[in-house]
Amino acid sequence: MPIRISNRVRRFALPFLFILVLAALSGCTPHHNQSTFGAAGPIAERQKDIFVLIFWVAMAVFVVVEAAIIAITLAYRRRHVEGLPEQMHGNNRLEVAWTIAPAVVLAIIAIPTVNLIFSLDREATAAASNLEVVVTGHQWWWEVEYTGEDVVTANEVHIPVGTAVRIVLHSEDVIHSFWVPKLAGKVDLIPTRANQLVVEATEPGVYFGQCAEFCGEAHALMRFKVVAHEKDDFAVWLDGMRRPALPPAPGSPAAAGQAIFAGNCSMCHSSQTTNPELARSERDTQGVRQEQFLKDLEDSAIIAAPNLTHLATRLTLGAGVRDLNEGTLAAWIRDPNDLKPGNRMKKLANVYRTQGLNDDQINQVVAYLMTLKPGPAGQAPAGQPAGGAPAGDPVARGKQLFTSAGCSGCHATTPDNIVGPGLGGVETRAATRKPGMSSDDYIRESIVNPAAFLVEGFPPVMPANFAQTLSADDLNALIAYLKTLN
Ligand code: HEC
Ligand code: HEC
Ligand SMILES: [Cu+2]
Repeated sequence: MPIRISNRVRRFALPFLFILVLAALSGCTPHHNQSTFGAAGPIAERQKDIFVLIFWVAMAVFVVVEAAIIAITLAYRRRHVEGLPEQMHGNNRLEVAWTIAPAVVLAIIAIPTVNLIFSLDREATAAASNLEVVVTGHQWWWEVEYTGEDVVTANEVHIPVGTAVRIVLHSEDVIHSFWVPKLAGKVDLIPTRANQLVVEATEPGVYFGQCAEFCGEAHALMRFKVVAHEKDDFAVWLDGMRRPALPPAPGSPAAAGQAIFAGNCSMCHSSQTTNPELARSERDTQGVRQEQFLKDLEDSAIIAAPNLTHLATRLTLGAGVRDLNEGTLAAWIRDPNDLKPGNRMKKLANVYRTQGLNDDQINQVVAYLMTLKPGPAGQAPAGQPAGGAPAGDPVARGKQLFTSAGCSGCHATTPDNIVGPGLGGVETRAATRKPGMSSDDYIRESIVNPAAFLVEGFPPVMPANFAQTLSADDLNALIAYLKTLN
Protein backbone atom coordinates (compact mmCIF):
# COMPACT_ATOMS: atom_id res chain seq x y z
CA MET A 1 0.00 0.00 0.00
CA PRO A 2 1.46 3.41 -0.90
CA ILE A 3 2.00 5.69 2.08
CA ARG A 4 -0.54 8.50 2.22
CA ILE A 5 0.70 11.94 3.06
CA SER A 6 -2.14 13.75 4.75
CA ASN A 7 -3.28 16.98 3.17
CA ARG A 8 -2.47 18.87 6.31
CA VAL A 9 1.18 17.83 6.20
CA ARG A 10 1.31 18.63 2.53
CA ARG A 11 -0.16 22.08 3.09
CA PHE A 12 2.29 23.03 5.83
CA ALA A 13 5.40 20.99 5.18
CA LEU A 14 6.34 22.63 1.88
CA PRO A 15 6.05 26.27 2.98
CA PHE A 16 7.81 25.35 6.23
CA LEU A 17 10.67 23.73 4.35
CA PHE A 18 10.85 26.77 2.08
CA ILE A 19 11.12 29.16 5.04
CA LEU A 20 13.76 26.95 6.67
CA VAL A 21 15.91 26.93 3.54
CA LEU A 22 15.47 30.69 3.16
CA ALA A 23 16.49 31.28 6.79
CA ALA A 24 19.54 29.05 6.40
CA LEU A 25 20.57 30.77 3.16
CA SER A 26 20.16 34.25 4.64
CA GLY A 27 23.06 33.31 6.93
CA CYS A 28 25.25 33.47 3.85
CA THR A 29 24.77 37.16 3.07
CA PRO A 30 28.20 38.83 2.97
CA HIS A 31 26.63 42.12 4.10
CA HIS A 32 26.01 41.07 7.67
CA ASN A 33 28.46 42.67 10.16
CA GLN A 34 29.74 39.31 11.25
CA SER A 35 29.61 37.37 8.01
CA THR A 36 32.70 35.40 7.09
CA PHE A 37 31.53 35.66 3.46
CA GLY A 38 32.21 39.40 3.49
CA ALA A 39 35.97 38.97 3.76
CA ALA A 40 37.58 42.41 4.12
CA GLY A 41 41.24 41.50 3.98
CA PRO A 42 43.67 39.07 2.37
CA ILE A 43 43.80 36.71 5.37
CA ALA A 44 40.04 36.34 5.66
CA GLU A 45 39.97 36.01 1.85
CA ARG A 46 42.38 33.06 1.89
CA GLN A 47 40.43 31.42 4.69
CA LYS A 48 37.23 31.94 2.75
CA ASP A 49 38.84 30.35 -0.32
CA ILE A 50 39.45 27.21 1.72
CA PHE A 51 35.82 27.25 2.78
CA VAL A 52 34.69 27.61 -0.83
CA LEU A 53 36.96 24.75 -1.90
CA ILE A 54 35.58 22.48 0.84
CA PHE A 55 32.07 23.55 -0.07
CA TRP A 56 32.45 22.56 -3.73
CA VAL A 57 34.23 19.30 -2.90
CA ALA A 58 31.38 18.47 -0.50
CA MET A 59 28.92 19.48 -3.20
CA ALA A 60 30.57 17.12 -5.71
CA VAL A 61 30.45 14.28 -3.17
CA PHE A 62 26.80 15.08 -2.49
CA VAL A 63 25.87 15.05 -6.17
CA VAL A 64 27.74 11.81 -6.91
CA VAL A 65 26.34 9.99 -3.87
CA GLU A 66 22.79 11.23 -4.35
CA ALA A 67 22.89 10.45 -8.08
CA ALA A 68 24.13 6.93 -7.32
CA ILE A 69 21.41 6.40 -4.72
CA ILE A 70 18.70 7.58 -7.08
CA ALA A 71 20.06 5.63 -10.06
CA ILE A 72 20.42 2.42 -8.06
CA THR A 73 16.99 2.82 -6.49
CA LEU A 74 15.43 3.18 -9.89
CA ALA A 75 17.51 0.54 -11.67
CA TYR A 76 17.12 -2.16 -9.04
CA ARG A 77 13.69 -1.44 -7.65
CA ARG A 78 11.49 -4.46 -7.05
CA ARG A 79 9.74 -5.39 -10.28
CA HIS A 80 8.63 -8.98 -9.66
CA VAL A 81 6.96 -10.16 -6.56
CA GLU A 82 8.29 -13.70 -6.34
CA GLY A 83 11.65 -14.77 -4.81
CA LEU A 84 14.78 -13.00 -3.52
CA PRO A 85 17.11 -11.09 -5.86
CA GLU A 86 20.46 -12.62 -6.80
CA GLN A 87 22.65 -12.84 -3.64
CA MET A 88 26.26 -11.68 -3.85
CA HIS A 89 29.13 -11.03 -1.41
CA GLY A 90 32.19 -8.83 -1.78
CA ASN A 91 33.47 -6.85 -4.74
CA ASN A 92 37.16 -6.02 -4.65
CA ARG A 93 37.01 -3.37 -7.30
CA LEU A 94 34.20 -1.47 -5.62
CA GLU A 95 35.72 -1.76 -2.16
CA VAL A 96 39.11 -0.48 -3.31
CA ALA A 97 37.35 2.36 -5.12
CA TRP A 98 35.36 3.54 -2.13
CA THR A 99 38.41 3.39 0.09
CA ILE A 100 40.62 5.38 -2.24
CA ALA A 101 38.06 7.93 -3.37
CA PRO A 102 37.42 9.39 0.13
CA ALA A 103 41.16 9.43 0.81
CA VAL A 104 41.67 11.47 -2.35
CA VAL A 105 38.80 13.78 -1.42
CA LEU A 106 40.22 14.30 2.09
CA ALA A 107 43.67 14.98 0.67
CA ILE A 108 42.23 17.65 -1.64
CA ILE A 109 40.76 19.32 1.46
CA ALA A 110 43.55 18.66 3.94
CA ILE A 111 46.62 19.73 1.98
CA PRO A 112 45.60 23.36 1.38
CA THR A 113 43.96 23.61 4.84
CA VAL A 114 46.95 22.41 6.84
CA ASN A 115 49.24 24.39 4.58
CA LEU A 116 47.28 27.60 5.25
CA ILE A 117 47.20 26.96 9.02
CA PHE A 118 50.98 26.70 9.12
CA SER A 119 51.70 29.58 6.79
CA LEU A 120 49.34 31.91 8.67
CA ASP A 121 51.14 31.04 11.89
CA ARG A 122 54.47 31.87 10.26
CA GLU A 123 53.01 35.10 8.92
CA ALA A 124 51.70 35.99 12.39
CA THR A 125 55.20 35.63 13.81
CA ALA A 126 56.66 37.69 10.97
CA ALA A 127 53.97 40.39 11.36
CA ALA A 128 55.39 41.28 14.79
CA SER A 129 57.89 43.51 13.02
CA ASN A 130 54.99 45.56 11.54
CA LEU A 131 52.81 45.89 14.62
CA GLU A 132 52.07 43.69 17.60
CA VAL A 133 48.94 43.97 19.69
CA VAL A 134 48.54 41.95 22.88
CA VAL A 135 44.92 41.13 23.66
CA THR A 136 44.02 39.73 27.07
CA GLY A 137 40.59 38.21 27.60
CA HIS A 138 38.70 38.90 30.81
CA GLN A 139 35.20 37.94 31.86
CA TRP A 140 33.73 39.80 29.84
CA TRP A 141 35.86 42.37 28.10
CA TRP A 142 39.15 42.75 26.24
CA GLU A 143 42.36 44.41 27.32
CA VAL A 144 44.41 45.72 24.40
CA GLU A 145 48.04 46.68 24.60
CA TYR A 146 50.45 47.86 21.88
CA THR A 147 53.86 46.24 22.34
CA GLY A 148 56.61 48.82 22.59
CA GLU A 149 54.23 51.74 22.07
CA ASP A 150 53.22 52.47 25.68
CA VAL A 151 49.58 52.39 24.69
CA VAL A 152 46.90 50.45 26.55
CA THR A 153 43.19 50.48 25.84
CA ALA A 154 40.18 48.17 25.98
CA ASN A 155 37.50 46.67 23.78
CA GLU A 156 38.80 48.34 20.63
CA VAL A 157 41.72 47.23 18.46
CA HIS A 158 43.04 49.93 16.14
CA ILE A 159 45.13 48.84 13.17
CA PRO A 160 46.55 50.44 10.02
CA VAL A 161 45.14 49.21 6.68
CA GLY A 162 47.25 47.15 4.31
CA THR A 163 49.41 45.91 7.16
CA ALA A 164 49.60 42.39 8.54
CA VAL A 165 49.26 42.77 12.32
CA ARG A 166 50.28 40.16 14.86
CA ILE A 167 47.75 39.68 17.63
CA VAL A 168 49.02 37.85 20.69
CA LEU A 169 46.27 36.29 22.77
CA HIS A 170 46.25 35.69 26.53
CA SER A 171 43.52 35.02 29.02
CA GLU A 172 43.38 36.23 32.59
CA ASP A 173 40.65 33.78 33.62
CA VAL A 174 38.83 31.26 31.40
CA ILE A 175 39.06 30.29 27.73
CA HIS A 176 37.82 32.99 25.35
CA SER A 177 38.00 33.14 21.57
CA PHE A 178 38.98 36.14 19.49
CA TRP A 179 36.92 36.39 16.34
CA VAL A 180 36.60 39.19 13.80
CA PRO A 181 34.74 37.31 11.06
CA LYS A 182 35.53 39.77 8.27
CA LEU A 183 39.25 39.89 9.02
CA ALA A 184 40.33 36.44 10.24
CA GLY A 185 39.21 33.14 11.67
CA LYS A 186 38.91 32.64 15.41
CA VAL A 187 41.71 31.69 17.77
CA ASP A 188 41.29 30.79 21.45
CA LEU A 189 42.71 32.77 24.35
CA ILE A 190 43.91 30.15 26.81
CA PRO A 191 45.05 30.82 30.39
CA THR A 192 48.79 30.26 30.96
CA ARG A 193 49.69 30.20 27.27
CA ALA A 194 50.02 32.65 24.40
CA ASN A 195 48.37 32.06 21.05
CA GLN A 196 48.66 34.28 18.04
CA LEU A 197 46.91 35.20 14.85
CA VAL A 198 47.45 37.61 12.02
CA VAL A 199 44.83 40.08 10.77
CA GLU A 200 44.85 42.52 7.92
CA ALA A 201 42.21 44.93 6.64
CA THR A 202 42.22 46.22 3.08
CA GLU A 203 39.89 49.19 3.59
CA PRO A 204 39.51 51.58 6.51
CA GLY A 205 36.42 50.81 8.54
CA VAL A 206 34.97 49.35 11.69
CA TYR A 207 34.88 45.57 11.90
CA PHE A 208 32.76 43.67 14.41
CA GLY A 209 34.36 41.19 16.77
CA GLN A 210 32.91 38.78 19.27
CA CYS A 211 34.08 36.26 21.84
CA ALA A 212 33.35 32.91 20.22
CA GLU A 213 33.85 30.63 23.21
CA PHE A 214 31.21 30.28 25.90
CA CYS A 215 32.93 31.96 28.84
CA GLY A 216 30.23 32.53 31.43
CA GLU A 217 27.19 34.63 32.10
CA ALA A 218 27.89 37.67 29.92
CA HIS A 219 29.62 35.74 27.14
CA ALA A 220 27.21 36.88 24.43
CA LEU A 221 27.92 40.49 25.42
CA MET A 222 31.69 40.18 25.16
CA ARG A 223 32.14 42.01 21.88
CA PHE A 224 34.70 44.39 20.47
CA LYS A 225 35.55 46.47 17.43
CA VAL A 226 38.54 46.50 15.15
CA VAL A 227 39.01 49.98 13.73
CA ALA A 228 41.16 50.04 10.59
CA HIS A 229 42.71 53.43 9.76
CA GLU A 230 44.70 54.75 6.85
CA LYS A 231 48.36 54.45 7.90
CA ASP A 232 48.74 58.16 8.66
CA ASP A 233 45.54 58.23 10.69
CA PHE A 234 46.73 55.24 12.67
CA ALA A 235 49.90 57.10 13.62
CA VAL A 236 47.74 60.04 14.70
CA TRP A 237 45.62 57.71 16.83
CA LEU A 238 48.66 56.16 18.52
CA ASP A 239 50.11 59.57 19.17
CA GLY A 240 46.82 60.79 20.64
CA MET A 241 46.71 57.86 23.04
CA ARG A 242 50.00 59.10 24.48
CA ARG A 243 48.85 62.72 24.88
CA PRO A 244 47.32 63.59 28.25
CA ALA A 245 43.74 64.82 28.38
CA LEU A 246 43.14 68.44 29.31
CA PRO A 247 42.48 68.53 33.04
CA PRO A 248 38.92 69.55 33.97
CA ALA A 249 38.46 73.27 34.69
CA PRO A 250 38.61 74.00 38.43
CA GLY A 251 35.15 74.05 40.00
CA SER A 252 33.54 72.45 36.93
CA PRO A 253 31.27 69.41 37.19
CA ALA A 254 34.05 67.42 35.52
CA ALA A 255 36.47 68.38 38.32
CA ALA A 256 33.95 67.14 40.89
CA GLY A 257 33.55 63.99 38.80
CA GLN A 258 37.29 63.44 38.83
CA ALA A 259 37.29 63.36 42.61
CA ILE A 260 34.35 60.95 42.68
CA PHE A 261 36.21 58.82 40.17
CA ALA A 262 39.37 58.81 42.33
CA GLY A 263 37.42 57.56 45.32
CA ASN A 264 35.01 55.10 43.72
CA CYS A 265 36.39 53.90 40.42
CA SER A 266 40.17 54.28 40.26
CA MET A 267 40.88 51.17 42.33
CA CYS A 268 39.77 49.12 39.32
CA HIS A 269 40.13 51.51 36.37
CA SER A 270 43.24 53.34 35.23
CA SER A 271 42.32 56.49 33.33
CA GLN A 272 45.62 58.27 32.70
CA THR A 273 48.03 55.81 31.14
CA THR A 274 49.14 58.45 28.63
CA ASN A 275 52.22 58.58 30.81
CA PRO A 276 54.67 55.93 29.47
CA GLU A 277 55.59 54.71 32.94
CA LEU A 278 51.97 54.13 33.90
CA ALA A 279 51.28 52.49 30.54
CA ARG A 280 54.20 50.14 31.03
CA SER A 281 53.16 49.18 34.54
CA GLU A 282 49.47 48.82 33.68
CA ARG A 283 49.76 45.06 33.04
CA ASP A 284 51.33 44.59 36.50
CA THR A 285 48.70 46.78 38.12
CA GLN A 286 45.96 44.77 36.45
CA GLY A 287 47.66 41.58 37.61
CA VAL A 288 47.60 42.78 41.20
CA ARG A 289 43.95 43.84 40.90
CA GLN A 290 43.12 40.39 39.60
CA GLU A 291 45.05 38.74 42.46
CA GLN A 292 43.06 40.76 44.97
CA PHE A 293 39.89 39.56 43.27
CA LEU A 294 41.00 35.91 43.30
CA LYS A 295 41.75 36.13 47.02
CA ASP A 296 38.13 36.99 47.73
CA LEU A 297 35.89 36.11 44.80
CA GLU A 298 32.60 37.15 46.34
CA ASP A 299 33.51 40.23 48.35
CA SER A 300 36.57 41.73 46.70
CA ALA A 301 36.13 45.45 46.03
CA ILE A 302 38.71 45.31 43.30
CA ILE A 303 39.30 43.49 40.00
CA ALA A 304 41.15 44.08 36.73
CA ALA A 305 38.94 46.39 34.65
CA PRO A 306 38.96 48.15 31.27
CA ASN A 307 41.52 50.93 30.99
CA LEU A 308 39.52 54.15 30.57
CA THR A 309 42.28 56.33 29.13
CA HIS A 310 40.66 58.44 26.37
CA LEU A 311 37.40 56.61 26.87
CA ALA A 312 35.57 59.53 25.24
CA THR A 313 37.11 58.60 21.88
CA ARG A 314 35.74 55.07 21.94
CA LEU A 315 32.83 53.95 19.82
CA THR A 316 31.16 51.62 22.28
CA LEU A 317 30.66 50.90 25.94
CA GLY A 318 30.66 47.74 28.04
CA ALA A 319 32.61 45.65 25.51
CA GLY A 320 30.50 46.64 22.55
CA VAL A 321 27.03 46.42 24.11
CA ARG A 322 26.04 50.06 23.45
CA ASP A 323 27.24 53.04 21.44
CA LEU A 324 29.17 55.32 23.75
CA ASN A 325 27.61 58.69 24.53
CA GLU A 326 26.69 60.68 27.63
CA GLY A 327 23.33 58.95 27.91
CA THR A 328 24.64 55.39 27.76
CA LEU A 329 27.55 56.28 30.05
CA ALA A 330 25.16 57.63 32.68
CA ALA A 331 22.99 54.53 32.33
CA TRP A 332 26.07 52.32 32.72
CA ILE A 333 27.22 54.09 35.86
CA ARG A 334 23.71 54.12 37.36
CA ASP A 335 23.37 50.36 36.93
CA PRO A 336 25.79 48.44 34.71
CA ASN A 337 23.53 45.39 34.98
CA ASP A 338 20.80 47.20 33.03
CA LEU A 339 23.03 47.18 29.97
CA LYS A 340 25.05 44.04 30.66
CA PRO A 341 23.60 41.51 33.07
CA GLY A 342 26.17 39.64 35.14
CA ASN A 343 29.12 42.05 34.69
CA ARG A 344 31.70 42.20 37.47
CA MET A 345 31.59 45.97 37.99
CA LYS A 346 28.05 45.83 39.39
CA LYS A 347 28.91 42.82 41.51
CA LEU A 348 32.10 44.14 43.10
CA ALA A 349 32.28 47.96 43.04
CA ASN A 350 31.66 49.27 46.52
CA VAL A 351 29.40 52.08 45.32
CA TYR A 352 26.70 49.56 44.43
CA ARG A 353 26.89 47.87 47.84
CA THR A 354 26.21 51.16 49.57
CA GLN A 355 23.81 53.86 48.51
CA GLY A 356 25.21 54.29 44.99
CA LEU A 357 25.83 57.62 43.30
CA ASN A 358 23.01 60.14 42.99
CA ASP A 359 22.04 61.70 39.65
CA ASP A 360 24.21 64.78 40.17
CA GLN A 361 27.23 62.67 40.98
CA ILE A 362 26.59 60.44 38.00
CA ASN A 363 26.43 63.47 35.71
CA GLN A 364 29.67 64.77 37.21
CA VAL A 365 31.44 61.46 36.62
CA VAL A 366 30.10 61.41 33.04
CA ALA A 367 31.37 64.96 32.55
CA TYR A 368 34.79 63.83 33.79
CA LEU A 369 34.84 60.72 31.58
CA MET A 370 33.94 62.85 28.56
CA THR A 371 37.12 64.90 29.15
CA LEU A 372 39.17 61.73 28.62
CA LYS A 373 40.40 62.39 25.10
CA PRO A 374 43.74 63.55 23.70
CA GLY A 375 44.61 67.12 24.69
CA PRO A 376 46.53 69.48 22.40
CA ALA A 377 50.04 68.35 21.50
CA GLY A 378 52.87 69.42 23.78
CA GLN A 379 50.68 70.28 26.74
CA ALA A 380 51.66 69.21 30.23
CA PRO A 381 48.89 68.49 32.70
CA ALA A 382 48.33 71.67 34.65
CA GLY A 383 48.20 71.65 38.45
CA GLN A 384 44.99 72.61 40.10
CA PRO A 385 43.04 71.85 43.20
CA ALA A 386 40.54 69.00 42.92
CA GLY A 387 38.20 69.86 45.72
CA GLY A 388 37.94 73.63 45.77
CA ALA A 389 37.88 73.46 49.57
CA PRO A 390 37.56 76.70 51.52
CA ALA A 391 40.59 78.34 53.11
CA GLY A 392 40.82 78.65 56.88
CA ASP A 393 41.43 75.97 59.47
CA PRO A 394 43.72 73.43 57.75
CA VAL A 395 42.34 70.42 59.64
CA ALA A 396 38.74 71.27 58.65
CA ARG A 397 39.91 71.88 55.11
CA GLY A 398 41.81 68.58 55.08
CA LYS A 399 38.76 66.74 56.37
CA GLN A 400 36.67 68.11 53.53
CA LEU A 401 39.35 67.37 50.95
CA PHE A 402 39.58 63.81 52.20
CA THR A 403 36.10 63.23 50.79
CA SER A 404 36.07 65.65 47.86
CA ALA A 405 39.43 64.50 46.47
CA GLY A 406 38.29 60.89 46.62
CA CYS A 407 40.55 59.56 49.41
CA SER A 408 37.55 58.27 51.36
CA GLY A 409 36.67 55.83 48.61
CA CYS A 410 39.77 53.79 49.40
CA HIS A 411 40.73 54.78 52.94
CA ALA A 412 38.87 54.58 56.22
CA THR A 413 39.71 57.21 58.82
CA THR A 414 40.00 54.39 61.36
CA PRO A 415 42.70 51.68 61.31
CA ASP A 416 40.39 49.41 59.22
CA ASN A 417 41.65 48.52 55.76
CA ILE A 418 39.33 48.90 52.78
CA VAL A 419 41.06 49.12 49.40
CA GLY A 420 43.94 51.00 50.95
CA PRO A 421 45.23 50.91 54.52
CA GLY A 422 43.07 52.49 57.20
CA LEU A 423 44.59 55.88 58.00
CA GLY A 424 43.84 55.86 61.74
CA GLY A 425 47.23 56.06 63.45
CA VAL A 426 49.10 56.83 60.24
CA GLU A 427 51.32 59.38 62.02
CA THR A 428 52.64 56.84 64.54
CA ARG A 429 53.01 54.25 61.80
CA ALA A 430 55.03 56.67 59.67
CA ALA A 431 57.83 56.72 62.23
CA THR A 432 58.29 52.94 62.11
CA ARG A 433 57.92 52.69 58.32
CA LYS A 434 60.61 55.20 57.43
CA PRO A 435 62.76 55.85 60.47
CA GLY A 436 64.57 59.14 60.12
CA MET A 437 61.86 60.68 57.92
CA SER A 438 59.40 63.13 59.46
CA SER A 439 55.80 61.91 59.49
CA ASP A 440 54.80 64.96 57.43
CA ASP A 441 57.25 63.98 54.69
CA TYR A 442 56.21 60.35 54.83
CA ILE A 443 52.54 61.20 54.44
CA ARG A 444 53.23 63.78 51.74
CA GLU A 445 55.35 61.35 49.76
CA SER A 446 52.70 58.64 50.19
CA ILE A 447 50.13 60.95 48.63
CA VAL A 448 52.08 62.51 45.77
CA ASN A 449 54.16 59.49 44.87
CA PRO A 450 52.24 56.40 45.95
CA ALA A 451 54.63 54.05 44.18
CA ALA A 452 57.56 55.34 46.28
CA PHE A 453 56.77 53.33 49.39
CA LEU A 454 54.10 50.80 48.69
CA VAL A 455 52.52 49.43 51.80
CA GLU A 456 52.97 45.68 51.82
CA GLY A 457 49.86 43.63 51.08
CA PHE A 458 48.08 46.39 49.15
CA PRO A 459 47.65 46.75 45.40
CA PRO A 460 49.40 49.70 43.71
CA VAL A 461 46.17 51.38 42.75
CA MET A 462 46.35 54.71 44.52
CA PRO A 463 46.02 57.37 41.78
CA ALA A 464 49.40 58.82 40.85
CA ASN A 465 48.15 62.24 39.92
CA PHE A 466 47.44 63.92 43.27
CA ALA A 467 50.64 65.92 42.79
CA GLN A 468 48.85 67.56 39.87
CA THR A 469 45.33 67.77 41.21
CA LEU A 470 46.14 68.97 44.75
CA SER A 471 47.83 72.30 45.51
CA ALA A 472 50.57 72.64 48.13
CA ASP A 473 47.98 74.11 50.51
CA ASP A 474 45.63 71.20 49.89
CA LEU A 475 48.42 68.77 50.71
CA ASN A 476 49.35 70.53 53.92
CA ALA A 477 45.69 70.57 54.95
CA LEU A 478 45.34 66.85 54.22
CA ILE A 479 48.47 66.05 56.19
CA ALA A 480 47.27 68.13 59.13
CA TYR A 481 43.96 66.28 59.06
CA LEU A 482 45.48 62.80 58.67
CA LYS A 483 47.69 63.43 61.71
CA THR A 484 44.59 63.91 63.85
CA LEU A 485 43.34 60.39 63.05
CA ASN A 486 43.96 57.53 65.39
C1 HEC B 1 35.36 46.54 41.39
C2 HEC B 1 36.00 47.11 40.24
C3 HEC B 1 35.29 48.26 39.54
C4 HEC B 1 34.95 49.47 40.07
C5 HEC B 1 35.16 49.95 41.49
C6 HEC B 1 34.37 50.23 38.99
N1 HEC B 1 34.37 49.48 37.83
FE1 HEC B 1 33.84 50.11 35.98
N2 HEC B 1 34.15 48.29 35.25
C7 HEC B 1 34.64 47.21 35.96
C8 HEC B 1 34.68 46.04 35.11
C9 HEC B 1 35.13 44.64 35.50
C10 HEC B 1 34.18 46.46 33.85
C11 HEC B 1 33.98 45.61 32.60
C12 HEC B 1 32.56 45.15 32.59
C13 HEC B 1 32.24 44.33 31.38
O1 HEC B 1 32.25 44.88 30.26
O2 HEC B 1 31.96 43.14 31.55
C14 HEC B 1 33.88 47.88 33.98
C15 HEC B 1 33.44 48.67 32.92
C16 HEC B 1 33.32 50.05 32.99
C17 HEC B 1 33.09 50.91 31.86
C18 HEC B 1 32.99 50.47 30.42
C19 HEC B 1 34.35 50.47 29.82
C20 HEC B 1 34.43 50.03 28.39
O3 HEC B 1 35.54 49.94 27.86
O4 HEC B 1 33.42 49.76 27.76
C21 HEC B 1 33.01 52.19 32.35
C22 HEC B 1 32.78 53.45 31.56
C23 HEC B 1 33.18 52.10 33.78
N3 HEC B 1 33.39 50.80 34.13
C24 HEC B 1 33.15 53.20 34.63
C25 HEC B 1 33.25 53.10 36.01
C26 HEC B 1 33.02 54.20 36.91
C27 HEC B 1 32.64 55.61 36.50
C28 HEC B 1 33.21 53.71 38.17
C29 HEC B 1 33.06 54.45 39.49
C30 HEC B 1 31.78 55.01 39.77
C31 HEC B 1 33.58 52.32 38.05
N4 HEC B 1 33.57 51.98 36.73
C32 HEC B 1 33.90 51.51 39.12
C33 HEC B 1 35.08 47.21 37.26
C34 HEC B 1 34.92 48.28 38.14
C1 HEC C 1 41.96 54.09 44.45
C2 HEC C 1 42.21 53.92 45.83
C3 HEC C 1 42.96 55.02 46.58
C4 HEC C 1 42.68 56.35 46.61
C5 HEC C 1 41.59 57.09 45.85
C6 HEC C 1 43.61 56.94 47.53
N1 HEC C 1 44.45 55.98 48.04
FE1 HEC C 1 45.91 56.24 49.42
N2 HEC C 1 46.46 54.33 49.22
C7 HEC C 1 45.79 53.38 48.49
C8 HEC C 1 46.48 52.12 48.62
C9 HEC C 1 46.05 50.81 47.95
C10 HEC C 1 47.57 52.33 49.46
C11 HEC C 1 48.60 51.30 49.89
C12 HEC C 1 49.55 51.04 48.77
C13 HEC C 1 50.44 52.21 48.56
O1 HEC C 1 51.22 52.54 49.44
O2 HEC C 1 50.32 52.83 47.47
C14 HEC C 1 47.54 53.73 49.83
C15 HEC C 1 48.44 54.35 50.70
C16 HEC C 1 48.27 55.60 51.23
C17 HEC C 1 49.06 56.16 52.30
C18 HEC C 1 50.18 55.47 53.04
C19 HEC C 1 49.54 54.76 54.18
C20 HEC C 1 50.46 54.03 55.11
O3 HEC C 1 49.92 53.37 55.99
O4 HEC C 1 51.67 54.07 54.90
C21 HEC C 1 48.56 57.41 52.56
C22 HEC C 1 49.03 58.40 53.59
C23 HEC C 1 47.48 57.63 51.64
N3 HEC C 1 47.32 56.50 50.84
C24 HEC C 1 46.72 58.79 51.58
C25 HEC C 1 45.77 59.03 50.61
C26 HEC C 1 45.12 60.30 50.45
C27 HEC C 1 45.33 61.53 51.31
C28 HEC C 1 44.26 60.17 49.38
C29 HEC C 1 43.38 61.25 48.75
C30 HEC C 1 44.07 62.43 48.31
C31 HEC C 1 44.37 58.81 48.91
N4 HEC C 1 45.30 58.16 49.68
C32 HEC C 1 43.64 58.30 47.86
C33 HEC C 1 44.66 53.57 47.73
C34 HEC C 1 44.08 54.80 47.48
CU1 LIG D 1 34.78 35.30 26.36
